[in-house]
Amino acid sequence: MSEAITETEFYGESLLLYDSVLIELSSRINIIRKANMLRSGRDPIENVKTRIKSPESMMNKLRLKGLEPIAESIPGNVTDAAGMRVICTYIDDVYSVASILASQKDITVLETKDYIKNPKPSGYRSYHMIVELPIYIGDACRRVCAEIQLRTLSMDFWASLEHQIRYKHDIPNRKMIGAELKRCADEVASVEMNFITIRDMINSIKNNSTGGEEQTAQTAPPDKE
Ligand code: 0O2
Repeated sequence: MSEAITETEFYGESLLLYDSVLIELSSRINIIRKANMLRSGRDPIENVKTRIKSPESMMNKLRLKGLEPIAESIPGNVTDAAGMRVICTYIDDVYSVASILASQKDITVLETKDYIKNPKPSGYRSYHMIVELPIYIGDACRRVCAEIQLRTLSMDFWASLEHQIRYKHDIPNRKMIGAELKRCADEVASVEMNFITIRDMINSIKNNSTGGEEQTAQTAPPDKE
């Protein structure tokens, strides 16, 4: 059996670019979280994961596209060598974080796929963005692509579960499990809308009992002393 190729062996010097774009995006996400905490006392993000696509998975993808399975084939052809998953608290947090990132002048959004508004037939829900941003290595500047997947905790839980059966070949009752997963996806989508309604009801009760002070604290930055 041949030994698996390492990230460094496969990606070579471009690994630094993919690592760096994830560091840069992580830093922007951190600033969004801190700014939101200051303004509203609430963090819209539960957690963030980053990954470099495994060499094996990248080579398969390049072959499927009819390209030579080498790192040099990636630019202009594959945009998810660097990937970030942002897990948000509520569905509206997904859209607000996506829109803040998209509003940053040096970030170009090359593509978006809204699988929340238009779920995949499997039931998969998530908001995908392909972005491109400048990365400085010393005095050289390169624009590097990354895929950002934004979703809620329950969408993430669902996707992890579904991912387990997707790549297992020896699963009996695959059709039945797929149908059950689809049913769960629909139920989760409806429960998530209920969460937002309940959150808004709680906020409006809080605002009424504080004479609107909480509203000010939640929507506006704190006044300067
Ligand atoms: P990995 O290991 O997560 O990187 P493209 O990548 O654009 O060539 P596609 O399918 O048009 O291909 O892209 P899309 O729809 O934006 O999906 C890309 C990624 O979303 C996938 O990456 C998965 O991470 C996730 N995804 C998409 N559909 C599903 C789904 O039905 N179930 C689950 N669990 N995840 C999904 P990769 O490259 O497949 O793998």
